[in-house]
Amino acid sequence: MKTLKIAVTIGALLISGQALAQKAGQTRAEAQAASAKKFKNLDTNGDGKASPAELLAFMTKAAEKRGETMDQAKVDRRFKRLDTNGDGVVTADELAAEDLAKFDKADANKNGVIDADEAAQ
Ligand SMILES: [Ca+2]
Ligand SMILES: [Ca+2]
Repeated sequence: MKTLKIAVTIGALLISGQALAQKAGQTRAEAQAASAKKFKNLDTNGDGKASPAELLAFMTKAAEKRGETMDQAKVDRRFKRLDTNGDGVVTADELAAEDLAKFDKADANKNGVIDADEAAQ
């Protein structure tokens, strides 16, 4: 059940795609590890690439947990943002690039850790 809960949380994070409140005390290395974990949940067939279908399944599942529906247009937009080199698949590196950009944005004083006041932003 714990795994399921984590997967749902990750799904919710993936969907919003916003500069989310980061966890206080989280280091950049931890953010990177969390991103890698998220990618594993996304890449259901384990080929190292997240396809549009995998993203759709992932986002739909997360939406259903919240009693919502997911629309294709939203998934398409999200996929385009993630697939920065435009090759039609999202790699762990592309996902990490976005997640670490979020981290860097939250880490206002650039000390590599999200301080409590930064997490509250
Ligand atoms: Ca895959
Ligand atoms: Ca790509």
